[in-house]
Amino acid sequence: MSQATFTPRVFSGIKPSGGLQLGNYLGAIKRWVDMQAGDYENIYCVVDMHAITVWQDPKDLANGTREVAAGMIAAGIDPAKSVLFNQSQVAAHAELGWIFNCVARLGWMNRMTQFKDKAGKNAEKASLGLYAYPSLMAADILLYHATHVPVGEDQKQHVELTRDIANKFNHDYGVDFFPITEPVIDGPATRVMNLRDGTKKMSKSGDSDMERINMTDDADTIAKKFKKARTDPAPLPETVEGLADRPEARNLVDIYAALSDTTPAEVIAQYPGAGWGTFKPALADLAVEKLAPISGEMARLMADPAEIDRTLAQGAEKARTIAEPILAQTYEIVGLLRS
Ligand code: AQP
Repeated sequence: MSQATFTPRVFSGIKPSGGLQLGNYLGAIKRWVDMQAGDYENIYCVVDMHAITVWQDPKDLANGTREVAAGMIAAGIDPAKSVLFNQSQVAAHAELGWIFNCVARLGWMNRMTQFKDKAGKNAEKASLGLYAYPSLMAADILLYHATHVPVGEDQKQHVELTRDIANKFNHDYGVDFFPITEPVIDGPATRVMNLRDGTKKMSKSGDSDMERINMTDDADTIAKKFKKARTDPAPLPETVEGLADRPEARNLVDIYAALSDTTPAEVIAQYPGAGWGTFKPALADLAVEKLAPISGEMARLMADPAEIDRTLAQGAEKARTIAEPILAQTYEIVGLLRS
């Protein structure tokens, strides 16, 4: 089998399952903006078909999709440089997803920890879509022959499954057609934790609004949430090693480092031994300084939904020109008749 070479291409996405939270920004969007400046083709997607794996009110979904797109643009994703669209406008995602449902093995799917976390004790009542979600995610990525996927730590297992699916497809059909995609998980904020419980990740759909920073929160709300963030009583340590076994303190330092484009060690060097009464207000000021321009721009973009829709339609058109030939070749490899 000859070794195919693939154009360096980045794909990543966000579900419109609620308003964007700080983890989505630091773990994903902010890093996409950096990758957009590199030597890659960039494809970023609002993955609305993933959102409906749990109930979404139809009255809110379209606007939630626009809001996530507005957040991406406001944070620096430029639709002229990157392909930006929503998943359901490119039918090839669902079509390749079905083929991958027939490649992925039940044993692999049964190991997916995100399904276990999200379905919880009520797995019998979870949708089949929630279970098959990682196989559709593999289709999202491989439909573009993406070589790199920048994601937060929580998505690592799904990117590994994508590699397993690509390998099995290539092996079963005796081709070297799908790339073995690399996850890109780097920086100090690959797993931003819940502000009320440092052992859980920050999520859009977590129970309490106090456990997350929303991208649309105003300055007072951000200050209040950081002030009330749970920590142990000890002050910050003198060196970064002192953060070991202090998940809440570590989280706040990591957030500061990611927002200021520094490292946790540099943050500790700036605030050695500082008490929370000093550090939390400094963190809140920094967050407001970085997030307020983004939320202001989001609000401006959201005032013209028709323009967002146009941008997403143009992005979908560009996405289809890459996706459709890859899907057509996949059908041919699989032997599906197109008459
Ligand atoms: N807490 C986080 N820290 C770092 N990165 C994170 N991401 C999400 N939460 C964190 C990254 O954001 C991207 C988009 O995620 P998603 O919307 O597809 O789904 P998710 O990971 O399930 O995000 P949420 O906010 O937790 O959504 P809900 O509550 O609806 O399930 C991914 O790259 C993810 O790693």
